[in-house]
Amino acid sequence: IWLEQELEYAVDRDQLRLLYQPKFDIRTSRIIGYEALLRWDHPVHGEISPLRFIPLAEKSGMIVPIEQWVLRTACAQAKRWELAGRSSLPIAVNISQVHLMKPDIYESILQTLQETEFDPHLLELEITESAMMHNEDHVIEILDKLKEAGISVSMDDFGTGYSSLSYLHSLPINCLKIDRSFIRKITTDKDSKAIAEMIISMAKQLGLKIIAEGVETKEQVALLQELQCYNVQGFYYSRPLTPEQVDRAHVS
Ligand code: G
Ligand code: G
Ligand code: NA
Ligand code: MN
Repeated sequence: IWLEQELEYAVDRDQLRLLYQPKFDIRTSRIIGYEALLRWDHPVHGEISPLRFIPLAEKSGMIVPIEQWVLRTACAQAKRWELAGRSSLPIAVNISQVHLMKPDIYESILQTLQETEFDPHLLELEITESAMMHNEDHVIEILDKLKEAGISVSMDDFGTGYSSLSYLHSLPINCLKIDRSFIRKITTDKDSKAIAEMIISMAKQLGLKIIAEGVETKEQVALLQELQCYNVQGFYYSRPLTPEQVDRAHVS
């Protein structure tokens, strides 16, 4: 209960920050983009995981201003990296179901892009499979508008919800992120491998990009390469980084 109230002040009191986890192409070992991940530095309890406070924030509605802050901060950061002369890489932010259902989400995202002068073609929104399962017609309508504006959408934690093939086909999305629960067991459990394999071939059939999350070992990398899933994210390549760590990693 206390956390919930304190969350209301977290944005204003500057207690939130973002880490940026790189995504890699295993063929080149090059970074192909970043995902912004939220952290809450509580003055007393220390770092609180989003797994703990996002459900609270969704219940209270605070998730909306919080994710607006995330979006603004991530776009502004990516714009700074662009201006600093790095190659322009896409940046992904997570959008919760509550936020997705806000009537003015489209206008709000476009306004943030204008304010930060960030290219919509470099913005990706990650929305979980389960969040996309609510109010399907409405989701399609919003995603259509976002797509028209040049924004990409990835289905996050794919394989943990229950989207039908026909719904998947009708959704204007660009990419499936294979949930880490399958990747974790991909080299030891043949069912997990079979599921990953099926998701990869389905993505190909549907013309969707594919990325594996939670890649932690070189055996997993080798197997994913064999399955022709070349985009990965995970501790094997990099943990989520502070902006300063990203800066240092890239001094050329
Ligand atoms: O980074 P970490 O593994 O602690 O993140 C835990 C969970 O919190 C992940 O599922 C991640 O997607 C989620 N998360 C991180 N940042 C955000 C955010 O800004 N919005 C939402 N909705 N989820 C986030
Ligand atoms: O749900 P989502 O896919 O957004 O979750 C992203 C979260 O997963 C991040 O908070 C990040 O800290 C975590 N994560 C990223 N790579 C790995 C990994 O290789 N292993 C594990 N266990 N967690 C990871
Ligand atoms: Na995500
Ligand atoms: Mn995920």
